[in-house]
Amino acid sequence: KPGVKPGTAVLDAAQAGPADSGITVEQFKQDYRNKVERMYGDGLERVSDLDKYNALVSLVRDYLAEPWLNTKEKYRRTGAKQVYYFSIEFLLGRLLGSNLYNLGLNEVCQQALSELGLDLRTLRQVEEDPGLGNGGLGRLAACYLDSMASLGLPGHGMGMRYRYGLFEQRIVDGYQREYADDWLMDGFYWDVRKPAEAVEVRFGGNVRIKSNGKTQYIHEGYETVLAVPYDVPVVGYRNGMVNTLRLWSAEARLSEVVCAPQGGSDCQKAVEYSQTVEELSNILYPDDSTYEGKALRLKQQYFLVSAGLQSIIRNYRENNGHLREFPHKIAIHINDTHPVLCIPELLRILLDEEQLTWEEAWNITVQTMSYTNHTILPEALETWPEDLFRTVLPRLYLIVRDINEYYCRSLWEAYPGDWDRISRMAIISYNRIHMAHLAIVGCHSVNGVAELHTDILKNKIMKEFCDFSPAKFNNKTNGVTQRRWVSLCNPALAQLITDTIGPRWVEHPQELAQLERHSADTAFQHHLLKVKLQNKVALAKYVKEKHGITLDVNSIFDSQVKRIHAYKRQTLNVLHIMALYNRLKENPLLDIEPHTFIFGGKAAVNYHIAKNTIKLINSLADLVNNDKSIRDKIKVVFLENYNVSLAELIIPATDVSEQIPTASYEASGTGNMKFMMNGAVTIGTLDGANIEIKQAVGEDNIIVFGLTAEEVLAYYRGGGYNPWEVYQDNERLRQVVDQLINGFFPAAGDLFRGHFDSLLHQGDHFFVLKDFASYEAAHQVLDERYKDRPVWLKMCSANIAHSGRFSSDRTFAEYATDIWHIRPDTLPFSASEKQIR
Ligand code: B1H
Repeated sequence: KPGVKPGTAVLDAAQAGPADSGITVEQFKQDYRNKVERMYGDGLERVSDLDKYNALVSLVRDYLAEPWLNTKEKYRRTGAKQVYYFSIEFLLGRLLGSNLYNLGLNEVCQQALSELGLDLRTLRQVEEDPGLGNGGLGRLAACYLDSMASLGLPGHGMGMRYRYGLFEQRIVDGYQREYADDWLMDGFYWDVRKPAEAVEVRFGGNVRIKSNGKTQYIHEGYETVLAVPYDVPVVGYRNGMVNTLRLWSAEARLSEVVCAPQGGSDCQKAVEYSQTVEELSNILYPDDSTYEGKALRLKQQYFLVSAGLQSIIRNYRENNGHLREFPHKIAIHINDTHPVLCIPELLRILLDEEQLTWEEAWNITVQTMSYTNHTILPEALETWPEDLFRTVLPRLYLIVRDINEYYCRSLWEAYPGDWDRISRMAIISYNRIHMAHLAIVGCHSVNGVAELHTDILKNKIMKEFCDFSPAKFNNKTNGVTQRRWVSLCNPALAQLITDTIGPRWVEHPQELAQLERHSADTAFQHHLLKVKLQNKVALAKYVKEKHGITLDVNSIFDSQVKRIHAYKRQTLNVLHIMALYNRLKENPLLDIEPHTFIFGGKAAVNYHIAKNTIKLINSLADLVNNDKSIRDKIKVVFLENYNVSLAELIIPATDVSEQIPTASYEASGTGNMKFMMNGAVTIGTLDGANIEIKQAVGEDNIIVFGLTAEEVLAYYRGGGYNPWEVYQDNERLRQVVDQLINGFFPAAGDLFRGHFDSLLHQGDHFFVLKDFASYEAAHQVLDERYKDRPVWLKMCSANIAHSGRFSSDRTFAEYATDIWHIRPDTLPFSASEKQIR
């Protein structure tokens, strides 16, 4: 049913922590009634749930106004170094719950609403997910905002306020259909529009070079787009601190377009013009793995960068900052290459507007900028055609050319005569501009997102750059916020943890390690089991309402939820389920643990094979779920429209976390961390952060299988492997591969021939067949462990206990000290209490 939205968990009183907001239940009730009346001119009893929700948001906004103002004031007074995290995506998820929680208002609000006959949970559910991101990269940015504010770090986000977020996925006859995500339709009351702080961004035109003593670059004939900021408060965890996420929206200044006296065609043109301008911030590119060289995307990137930098510099100037001091007062972080135009844009401002010399401007820029790489997928590495770049951004083009020139000269000095190397490392080569090269050259720090990923960057993808400037390269393993991903989404577990080791873990996640002592404790295990069951019941209820499928809450909930991509190998999971099903059909008395296989995730709109994988999963679900002969031993469900809110429902209910990419492909993964924190056991390949999860929990508490990254890379060097051999040797595997095309899926016809061919005829690039046997064996180990419940629960506890290191608090403390050079003792907000490291 399209109308059914994932609900939210309730925090119970003790878990809500100290009500340190100073607001009483009585006061809250009164404020809330007043708010509803003032907003709607009507009584609480007569307004809709949406109105009630909006009024509640507006009230919470009022409450956080003072700490927001105080935070800004404090930053101005202390002159603390400010960090700006530029990202083309921020996948925030719903904000009401997290803001109430971080403000320490949750308990009061819940009580007040309940005395008014309302349910906070219902109102939280009204909120649309702001889906301003595709997946891991955007969600990571959102976790980092929470950690920066909670650590007391002056760190802000710079992003895009897309009119439409990531498409809404509906499943029709097993296929993905995409619908516009009209998230702003009912209003978004968290942000504040700041028209007075709008800036102009210029596109196109040409550059005239004027030379009278000093060369001047005059940009003429350009088009102007107005960038209007909307500020979203980012509330720190009970520390009185509110940072800012600034989202930019493109607008046309229509008042400056003259209409013909009789209206008519000129006015028509004006409207058309406004539409083309607003197109800039209309949509988020719905792909997180392939780069598309569209002019609109380049324009979006420049729009964000130029607007963001102009506002930073304006603010810096207003506070009497001197440009020499800029890198000591401002750090700019670039989330993947999408905002890498920050480098030439800052140079442009410093050179053309502030009249600095190249050397001064360059030094300031490099010291200010740092960059994170999130992928080594070649198809995701951005390069722009020189012509397009020059047409859209003529002044920046000249600057990039100069950077390239200086850089190639320094390469020449280091490697005289080595033209090949210089052309491989150049920023501009073969008429394309290589954005990752620009990032490496223009930043003082380049980091990968997990140890293996950073090793691959240093030793393979960016080896020559690393040889040239080794000091720049470093690793910062990703993390996730335990406040959203445990406290908020799994309040029952949070309560159990707090009852067991006290509440400090919410701010000091390393303290979760104390749970280790309790992991074999029967009472603790009993509670843990109860919590998991309760979460499974909640998910089962949702699945029943939304999809009409009944789940067995005593079965193993095994989840793979993430973007659909060949390298993430949803197909491997499917083939394994098919094999299990075949075994059950052959032997209906087979003694296996009942399993519920849960899938969720969106496929990029033009990624046909990934979209077919969704159809494949749904076809399997149809077959298995309707086959009475297997007596409900397995169920398969594909949950529609996977997003942050759905993740919050699935993750706490999961027993087994599927993290099964072809080794070397998943830069880090962050879902793996969220599942672990919620006590799921990982079945995974040695890839991305899985490797570090294994180090943290020990090999008894994770099930690993498959080729290692080294093995995968060695196969590629040798030209691949022969899938036919594997296919011939393994009868069960042969059966399932054949079933893709032999009528096993009755209505499928040739639908899955693409999958079949890629596995057998196109060399099985992602080693699905190669890893199959070891994956199947790993599943058998899992089932064995699950049968012995105390052993299983010990594994679950160990996962929670060792998840502290995967908190984004840890990650960001590392960014702060190593990359942004912010000393904890210089923070304006009681860093001593927060203990940044
Ligand atoms: C990740 C992306 C990404 N890596 C291109 N790269 C995009 C690439 O819109 N685009 O063009 C958007 C996103 N996303 C993910 O980042 C990695 O695959 C994960 O392994 C990692 O955990 C996550 C956060 O670092």
